[in-house]
Amino acid sequence: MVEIKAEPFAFPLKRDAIALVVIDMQRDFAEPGGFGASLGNDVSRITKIIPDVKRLIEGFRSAGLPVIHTMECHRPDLSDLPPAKRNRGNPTLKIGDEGPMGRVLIVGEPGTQILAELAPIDGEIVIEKPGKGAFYATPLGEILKERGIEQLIFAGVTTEVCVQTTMREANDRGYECLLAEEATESYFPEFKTAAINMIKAQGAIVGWVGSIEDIIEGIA
Ligand code: TIU
Repeated sequence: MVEIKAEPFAFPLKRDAIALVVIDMQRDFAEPGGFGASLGNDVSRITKIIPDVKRLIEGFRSAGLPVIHTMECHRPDLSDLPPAKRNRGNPTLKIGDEGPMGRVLIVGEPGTQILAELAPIDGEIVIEKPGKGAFYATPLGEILKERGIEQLIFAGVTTEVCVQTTMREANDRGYECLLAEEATESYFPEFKTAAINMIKAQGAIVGWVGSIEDIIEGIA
């Protein structure tokens, strides 16, 4: 059996049952004028990981393994946006408001799109999700079951919000989850560190953490 070097211990790879999940690498989280910036965040932290995320995606494509992309977004009529989510925090632009990249986090708007460098290619699955976790109110669980997927490698943003929420959802559903450390980022460096430490604590209680190089070498 191939193992991927990881923390807190080696990840036991099932090469025919693994997929990459790239969480929310959208313009709204990475570009000035988007949702992330409207919350007062420095979005340049997110753009810095684009080459790393691209390297990981290309490693999966070269290995002929599935790549799944997620997008945090809502219907134009906001029927899938609970008031508790819309009104939370104090963003200068709320979800659904008209901004410089169209309506914030609304399906089909320019700012909601995945960054051009990381755009899905034909045949890759794109999950539109109204929550922070990618299993809530989406067909992700059924899609993974149909394809016999048992292990998930995670990348994307932000580490402690949508990535960690989705990893925890996946862990509860029985998936073995490995987070690619350089391919995830937070607006808050200390939150990334804390999330990574939480995930791998207590004998991989929520999952493993590994490097892009070791993951690509393992799946090659
Ligand atoms: N604000 C923040 O850190 N994250 C989000 O709102 N969404 C995701 O993490 N994708």
